[in-house]
Amino acid sequence: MKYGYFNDQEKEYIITAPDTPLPWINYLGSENFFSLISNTGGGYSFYKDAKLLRLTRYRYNNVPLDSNGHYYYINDNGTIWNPGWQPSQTPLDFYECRHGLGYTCYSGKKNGLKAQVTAFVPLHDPCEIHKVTLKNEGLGSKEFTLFSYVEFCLWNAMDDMTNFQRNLSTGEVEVEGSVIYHKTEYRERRNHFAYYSVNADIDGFDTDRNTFVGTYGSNKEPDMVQKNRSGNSLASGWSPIGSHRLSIHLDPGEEKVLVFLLGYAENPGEHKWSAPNVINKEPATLVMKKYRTAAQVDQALSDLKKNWENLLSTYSVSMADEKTARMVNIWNQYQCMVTFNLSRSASYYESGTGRGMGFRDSCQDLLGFVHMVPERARERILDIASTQFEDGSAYHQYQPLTKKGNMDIGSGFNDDPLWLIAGVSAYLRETGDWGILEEPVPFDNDVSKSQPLMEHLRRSFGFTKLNLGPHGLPLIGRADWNDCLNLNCFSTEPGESFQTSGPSEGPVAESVMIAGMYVKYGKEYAQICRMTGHADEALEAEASVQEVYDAVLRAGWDGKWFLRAYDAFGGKVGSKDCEEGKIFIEPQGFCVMGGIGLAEGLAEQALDSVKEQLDTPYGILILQPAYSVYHKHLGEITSYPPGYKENGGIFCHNNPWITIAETMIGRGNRAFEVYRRTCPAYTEEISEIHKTEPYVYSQMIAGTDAKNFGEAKNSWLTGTAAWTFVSISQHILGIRPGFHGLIVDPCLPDSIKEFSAVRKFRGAEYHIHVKNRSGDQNDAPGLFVDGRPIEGNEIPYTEGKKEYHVMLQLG
Ligand code: BGC
Ligand code: IFM
Repeated sequence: MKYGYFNDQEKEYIITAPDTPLPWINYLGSENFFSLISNTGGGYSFYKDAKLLRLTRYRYNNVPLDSNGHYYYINDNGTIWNPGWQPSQTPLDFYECRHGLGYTCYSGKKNGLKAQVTAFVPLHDPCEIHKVTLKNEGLGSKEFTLFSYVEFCLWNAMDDMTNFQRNLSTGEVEVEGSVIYHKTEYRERRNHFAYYSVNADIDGFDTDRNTFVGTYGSNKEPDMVQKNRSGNSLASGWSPIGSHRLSIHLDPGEEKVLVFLLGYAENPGEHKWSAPNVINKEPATLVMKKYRTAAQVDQALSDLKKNWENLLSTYSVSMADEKTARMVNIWNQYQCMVTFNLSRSASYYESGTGRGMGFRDSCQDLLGFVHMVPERARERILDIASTQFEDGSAYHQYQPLTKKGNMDIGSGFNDDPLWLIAGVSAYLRETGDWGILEEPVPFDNDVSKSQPLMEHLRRSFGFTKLNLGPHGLPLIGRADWNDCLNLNCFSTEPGESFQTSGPSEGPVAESVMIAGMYVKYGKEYAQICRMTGHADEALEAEASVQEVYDAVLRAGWDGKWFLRAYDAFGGKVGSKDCEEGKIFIEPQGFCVMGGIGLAEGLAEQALDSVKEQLDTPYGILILQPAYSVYHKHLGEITSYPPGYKENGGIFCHNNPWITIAETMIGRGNRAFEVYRRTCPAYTEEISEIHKTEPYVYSQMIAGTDAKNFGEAKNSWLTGTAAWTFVSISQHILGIRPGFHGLIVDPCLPDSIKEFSAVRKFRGAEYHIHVKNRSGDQNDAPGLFVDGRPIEGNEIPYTEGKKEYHVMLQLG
């Protein structure tokens, strides 16, 4: 069952019913100001950091679901309704929500009045614009009242939720004309404020929640909306809000456009405690002037759309399979940009107060967005590398505002260092910007300890090399990619955090997955050494990689698949000898991606085992059989009920590893089958089962052991976005950057007979046409560039050449 449809022309998903199985959200903003917005107008806004600089309040896990946001109430002769249906839930005569790239437009119609809200964050300015269009589509004239509503957060979202003894007395506001200024804590610790304006004279306002909503009232039908008036309240402590009231008259057919603006402003220069509560409104006024008229707003929206066109034009395909094309051209790349911006910090499943930016997460996200914004990838790499320690290990997370490592979680996830090589290698192949390796980058944010980025890579590689266990496999530490495989945390007591309590290191527990990573990224590291004139180091690295490769064959092969790990007591994890958790997906994907077992015929065997043991119609399970009881020595993984999350869910993130691995052994049909099963455009039809947004990937889909098999959770902020984009664009369609030029090396399913692609790469445009071997084979097999055949599959890059015409006939 569907709750909407795709409009590829407009690059939108159009939702036709407000009561979707879960809130279906979108993200506004791409630089510093961000908002989450649901299909019913729910959500919240923040500046740079969802924990430290939150503008508006949101209550997670609320009843009813998703019931705080940036709302408009209409009181039309006593009928109270919202254009986005929530929070009044008054049935609408018409409802539609169009989520587009960086904007959302929802509209509702009731008794002949249509209200449409177009929300977006303009390029380069820290504010959210709402263009509200009201149209009388009835036969008689209309008199009604419009109320706007936001509830301010007192900036630090965590403190806001907990520190009531203080916070109920700190709230301060100011109202001037149609602008409501929120200046809580301005007098002491902050040099910023928020403002909420409308480009018209108002008939009243409220800034105190109790006055507007009523002490025992609710968002559903706030007191003032019911009474059809304003209290003109000035909040003093308690809960500051922003609400404008406008009385509107519309003749039949008449339309009125209003522009609301919710902005963040910083006062330039030193904070002046001597005049404690006087804000400098100048920066806010400038922004309000820029977006005063509907024409200015339309222009800003059109600039935003052009920006997206431009970003997406770096990689675009045309092909008969419209679902794949839609994901490649629009939604998958869009989600990659969102994960780049937010890592795992703020979604409807990540509260924005916990995780900041993840070291491994951000490095992986980079794989999916580096082609669109390489200069921002550069900056991100330098930020991430600055949180690395001198021994090559790294803070697992850092806070986006301060860019400092998060001490609560600390380090000890032994896969982290290798992801830095993955990210930098992708950046180098995309840009050819070898100069980045010479950039001085601090260790642990201490500039006195700066070393060139190349040295950071050396320490990353060296960390694994120096931390091998009894079988010559990498030690796992606190966990590897699988956060919940905590093989050294067995002294954790019930209720303690697996990831921050108990010993994080141990000399015995080893990870076969990290071994696969070491082989894959170690080879890339060796190439980087060679390209930068460190031939001896390259040879040394390759020798070390070979040792780990051999160790995997010796101690990491279980007969039909790769073992997952050795626990702290030397016992096998992910083996036929285990009672549960006999096979895990991660080492099958990563070892084969690293090339382990290709020559020995083991890769095929491992991937066949995945198909036999882990396949489901909704994707590949992370492990089987799921653990039915809790095992202290395995950690958090066994704390989940069977079928959920890391304990036997379909963890979408590592499905594309199997896709890529399948392309490495040339099985295009199977690779595409794995791709298709978790692909949102393909699963749209089962939205009632899947429940999350059908235009983006979710982190997890409940596995066969779960009660709700097929139900997805944790949409949007997942490494799945980057990895699936890599799997389809670089491996199935096969267009990927190499160190020397663009590689065209597809591995297609029979169903894709041919496709064309435009790839912008290092300042040139590649027009590529690929014909599958099962298609019409009038052309000679091979790769032709500008009509001439070339050897191999990497098109040598020629400085200054602007256009390449590439033709590939698979033979
Ligand atoms: C995992 C969760 C786990 C959490 C612990 C995440 O990365 O996906 O399942 O509970 O880490 O912080
Ligand atoms: O690898 C992690 C990631 O860093 C956060 N989400 C879950 C993944 C698997 O545990």
